[in-house]
Amino acid sequence: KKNYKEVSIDPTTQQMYERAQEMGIETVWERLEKQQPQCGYGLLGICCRNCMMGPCRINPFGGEPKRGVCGADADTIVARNLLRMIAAGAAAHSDHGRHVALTLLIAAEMAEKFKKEGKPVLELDNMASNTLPYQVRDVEKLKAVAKRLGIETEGRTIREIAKEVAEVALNDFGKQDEEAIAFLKAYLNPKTYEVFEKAGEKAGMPWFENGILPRSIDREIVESLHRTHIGTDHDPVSILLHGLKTSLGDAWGGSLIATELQDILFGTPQVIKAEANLGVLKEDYVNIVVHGHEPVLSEKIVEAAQDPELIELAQKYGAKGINVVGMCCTGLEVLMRHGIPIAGNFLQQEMAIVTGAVEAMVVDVQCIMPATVDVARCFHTKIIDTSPIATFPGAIHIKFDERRADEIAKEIVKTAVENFPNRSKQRVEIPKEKMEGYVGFSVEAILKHFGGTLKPIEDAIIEGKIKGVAGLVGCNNPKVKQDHNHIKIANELMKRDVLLVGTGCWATAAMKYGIFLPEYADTENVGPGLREFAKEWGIPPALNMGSCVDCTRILVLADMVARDLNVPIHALPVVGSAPEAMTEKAVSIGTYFVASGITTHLGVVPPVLGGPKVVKILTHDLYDIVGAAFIVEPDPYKAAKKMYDHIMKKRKELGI
Ligand code: NFS
Repeated sequence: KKNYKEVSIDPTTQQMYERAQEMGIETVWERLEKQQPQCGYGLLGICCRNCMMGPCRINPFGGEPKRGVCGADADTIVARNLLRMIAAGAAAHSDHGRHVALTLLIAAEMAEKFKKEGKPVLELDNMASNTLPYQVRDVEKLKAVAKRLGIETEGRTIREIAKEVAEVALNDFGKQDEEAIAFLKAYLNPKTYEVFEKAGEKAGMPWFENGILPRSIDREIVESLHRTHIGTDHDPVSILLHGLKTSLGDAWGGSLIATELQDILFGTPQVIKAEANLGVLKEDYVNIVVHGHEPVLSEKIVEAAQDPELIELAQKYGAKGINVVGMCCTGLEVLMRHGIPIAGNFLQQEMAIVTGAVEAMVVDVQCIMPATVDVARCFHTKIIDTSPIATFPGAIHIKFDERRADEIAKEIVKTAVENFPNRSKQRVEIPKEKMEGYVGFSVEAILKHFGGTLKPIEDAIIEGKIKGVAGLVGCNNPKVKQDHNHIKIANELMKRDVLLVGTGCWATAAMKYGIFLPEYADTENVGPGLREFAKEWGIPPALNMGSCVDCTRILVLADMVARDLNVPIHALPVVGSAPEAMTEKAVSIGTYFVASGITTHLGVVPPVLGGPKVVKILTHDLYDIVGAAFIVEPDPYKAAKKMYDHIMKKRKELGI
């Protein structure tokens, strides 16, 4: 049995973990314990299961076997395994992006169809009609994205523009020519573009003709699987170069499409105050937790929960109303756009159920533990899976269909409401802790705040008031005490006057500890320069930029600064970090940060240490190829120091 203090620094997690132990409920920490000792070959990345001559493993101590049955050595195996992780991460983000693009297309096509059927034309041409399951909520953003892509906007209806934007996005997934994807060309500054273009040559592999410019989002993912098939690519350099290319298809393709088109459909986030942590669950309300990643679903659940009939039904059952809260990235999506409270990050999904106060956890895709179903069995909680690609044995399946979004969302909310009478009141224990914070710092919101330009930030960096910017992202991992590294690294960087921008489960962690409050600038965890800057502009010392696909907002911001200073992104005093990384998506993000020129720290060692050449490429050689590389450092204090040193090096190179 673990002491509750070992698992998390979050008092709500500690409380619920103890409760779970008392009730004999197994959680992620017990399951991790039961896996000990974890397979050493796996941890080092030197086992290969890519063909049926295997599985093969390499002796990490230099003895035999030095090669797999086919002859692959440790570096080939490690590089191949890593490429498959990147491909899976890029696939998850990008399939999400595709789904959003298809939703926009479906909505535009439905508007066309309804118009032909004689329904009110203006509303449909503007895609504002609520006969459509999804509308265009941000016309300005639609036009801005269209303009970037070179799509004509003059004299055209919103519907026509939206349709073409969706089509250009979808074309980026499956096109077969050799050119870079349209979204990358539309968003990336020329100097960084050139770095991508020349990466093959620089790595001594001129047959990478367009370097690491992704040709199509899906193609690079498929090619990753092809290259790593037995008997195909064996050179760690080319395998990893393709890894960079695949991750760039995620960054400047799949994820970017997800973010931009979600803003078009649901509105671009603006600064708003909200609350975080398990204390946002309400004892006398029907509690619905939306968990997963795609706002295509969670937006509709939020809407349906405001339906007067459903609220009345909840009241009939003795509840005061319906309380929707978020978990993980889909939680961040509705937090950013509507200020819906977020109940927690990755390691709190089981904890939320242990409160006994959750009527339904509505899930879609990614980062949802199958164990939620087992924990839910100990309570009245219903796990409702909604995605046709993610079915949970033991859950209720109410599969989502964009065309009938409103109807299905209402059915889901009704299922939750009807479960309220099954709640056992004496088994409810909701932790009190919750924290307020400002969220919604999209690039657009940041620009608005600073008067339409990034100049105030750039000037503060040049003056040295702010030393640089760090993008903090990524998961929780039960191998790390929950939120411990997130907060330590954040504080250590802010103390050194580094402005933070962040996403994903890092952002939820930061919010829970008050870092997104302007008052946080007064604490001893923030250096004098950053404090002064934050106060001058009335911002917190760290900005919440959204979910993990919104890491592209960080890239777009970096791109704008690079343009302003007329340098490639890798010249900027900017670093990235995933202090508690866990998913394959985090591996893809880390890789695309590095490929885009942002040196990135990983706080959890990825399974690469068995391949010395691979380690050298990732932490060293990539500086010569893309101008950035990985820093791997589990100790948060040392990590922050290394990141800061990198920022100072970049300042020196820039002559500031
Ligand atoms: Ni990002 Fe979101 Fe959290 Fe990690 Fe999972 S929720 S996409 S992968 S665990 S940050």
